[in-house]
Amino acid sequence: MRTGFIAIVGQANAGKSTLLNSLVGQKVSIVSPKPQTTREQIMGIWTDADSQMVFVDTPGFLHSKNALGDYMLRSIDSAVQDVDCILVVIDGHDGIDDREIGQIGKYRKQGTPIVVAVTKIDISQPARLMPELDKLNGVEGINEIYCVSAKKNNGVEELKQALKKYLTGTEMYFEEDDVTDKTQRFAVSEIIREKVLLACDNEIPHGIGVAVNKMQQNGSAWDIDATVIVEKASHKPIVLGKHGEMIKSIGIHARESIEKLLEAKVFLTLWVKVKEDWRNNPSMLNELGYSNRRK
Ligand SMILES: Nc1nc2c(ncn2[C@@H]2O[C@H](COP(=O)(O)OP(=O)(O)OP(=O)(O)O)[C@@H](O)[C@H]2O)c(=O)[nH]1
Ligand SMILES: [Mg+2]
Repeated sequence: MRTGFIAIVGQANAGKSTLLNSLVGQKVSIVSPKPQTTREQIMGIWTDADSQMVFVDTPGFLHSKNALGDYMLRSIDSAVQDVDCILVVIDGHDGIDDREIGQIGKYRKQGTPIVVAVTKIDISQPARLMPELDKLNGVEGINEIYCVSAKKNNGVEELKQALKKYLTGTEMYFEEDDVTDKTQRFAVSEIIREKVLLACDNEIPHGIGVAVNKMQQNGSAWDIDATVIVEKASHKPIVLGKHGEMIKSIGIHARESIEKLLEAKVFLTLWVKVKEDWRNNPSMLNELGYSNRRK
C-alpha cells in the first residue's frame, strides 16, 4: 500500500477545487466563478486497491486584508508542510504569471516534489497554451507537468496515476470509504455559501458567512436552520432580493443539493443577518469555524 498527502495550491479561481472533486470522483469542495471561494483546507480522499491519496484543497493565493484572510493564508502555508507532493494548479485559459513562478520557486526550496496541473484546457486556445507551456518547461524544480480539464474530466486519471509514485507512506490515514475529513454539517454550510456566491454579484461574496444553527433528523427527513451572515447593512437587502426572491431562490438551490448529499428530504430555513465587519471579529470567525478546530 502506498499512501500520502498531496497539497493542491494555486491562484484564486485557477480550478483547484474542481480538480480536487474530479480526482476523488465526488464533490467535496464547493466551486464558483468568484475568487476566494475556498477558505480553508478541505481534504478529498481517494482509496483504491494499492493506494490512498489524501488531496488537500486550499484557498487561492491572496493578499490578506482582514483576519479571515490571515486565516486563509495560514491554511495554505500549513497545507504544504509535510506533504509528499505539491500539486500546483494553473489556469491554462488565463495564462501563467510571475506570481505562480515565484510560488514554485518557494516550494522548490523546501524540497517537496512539485507537479503542475495546467487546467481548463477545454477552453484554452492551443496557440496561446503552447508558449505558456514552454515558459513552464523552463522553470526549475518542476517534476512533471500535466494538461487537464477538471470540468470535462480529461487527463485527470493520468494525473492521479502519476501522483502515486510520490506517496511515501505505507499505512492508511482514513477508512476505505471516507471521501473527506469534513462533517455533513460543514458540507451543508458550504453548499449554502456556494449558492449565495453563485447568486450574488461581485460586491457581496467575500463578506458572506454561513452558520448552521440546527441540523436535526426528523424521521426520514432533515430540519435545517441556517443564517447567511453579511458584513454590511447595505448587503442584506441585496441577499434578500426584491420581496425576498433572491434568498428564496438560494434556499431552493441549496435544498436540492443538500437533499442529494443527505439522500433524504430536507426542510431548510434560511435567515439573513448583519454582523458588521465579522471578518475581523475573532469570536465570529471562531463561531463560523474559521479557527483551527473545525472539521
Ligand atoms: N471550462 C472549465 N472551467 C473550469 C475548469 N475547472 C474549473 N473551472 C471553472 O473555474 C471557476 C473556478 O473554479 P474553482 O474550482 O472554484 O477554482 P478554485 O481554484 O478552487 O478557486 P478558489 O477556491 O476561489 O481559489 C469555476 O467557475 C469553475 O467551473 C475546467 O477544467 N474547465
Ligand atoms: Mg477552491
